[in-house]
Amino acid sequence: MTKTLLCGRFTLDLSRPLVMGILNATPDSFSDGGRFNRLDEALRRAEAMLAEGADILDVGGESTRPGAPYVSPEEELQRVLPILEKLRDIGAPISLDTRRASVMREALRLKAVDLINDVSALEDEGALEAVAASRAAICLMHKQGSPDTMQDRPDYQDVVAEVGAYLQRRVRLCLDAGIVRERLLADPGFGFGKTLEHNLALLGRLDEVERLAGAPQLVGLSRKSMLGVITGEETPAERLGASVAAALESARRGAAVIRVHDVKATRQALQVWSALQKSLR
Ligand code: HH2
Repeated sequence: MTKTLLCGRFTLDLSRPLVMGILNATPDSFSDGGRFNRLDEALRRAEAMLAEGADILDVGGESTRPGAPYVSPEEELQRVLPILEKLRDIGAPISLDTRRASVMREALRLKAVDLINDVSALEDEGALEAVAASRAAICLMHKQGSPDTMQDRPDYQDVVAEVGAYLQRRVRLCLDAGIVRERLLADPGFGFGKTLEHNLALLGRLDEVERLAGAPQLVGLSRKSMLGVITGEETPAERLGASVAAALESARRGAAVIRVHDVKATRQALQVWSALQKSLR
């Protein structure tokens, strides 16, 4: 399997797991109102995450949490474009978390986005073409149902086989559209239409998902509600230990990119794990 990711302006080495730091551009994620304050704060957070060891920054303007309010494409663009412009020359790969073709097109035009992170795996009309026409990498994520109803009653015969087969079909579609395999990441989509048992099966058999998908895996487990179910911790920000444990387990099972809120703690855990791996070789 490929060991590098062609990621817009960057070529990333996948021989060790990369840390993707989450930068939410939703209004409630920054402290106060003024546009310039918000932009400065986004830049400060981005710089802080890079200093803590983030390899990629993931900017998102729409929450996909179950029950999250609707955000129009115009509003999503208003949230993310100024931040992307501000981050353009920060010297690290910038990912844009969006499922809308129109948002992808506008953002890619800025030449500030190196990776499109799509929880809908390019299902929006025109999304495949938008990415194919660019040099950006693409993360194809699996979900069952839509964010507002997906946790109602997730149902699979064999979750690993079904998620793997879906990702394989989406990877094939990209290859057929001329997007080379070195630009592709796949993601089982933890918590997106999955029960705790489904999530655990996918994490435990991540290597199998990767084999079926035919692309390196990006995983997002940070602070997710499945960790709350396991630990009984209701406050997402209090799930640091659980998130780090999940990140380490993902690394052990071959994850290429780990999407997290807490960069410093995750990076430290991965450094210890990598040192041990090296010493065992
Ligand atoms: N999870 C969320 C958003 N984007 N992208 C990928 N590739 N994989 C994921 O698991 C994933 C994702 C969850 O989003 P949200 O609930 O809005 O919260 P946050 O962005 O703070 O993680």
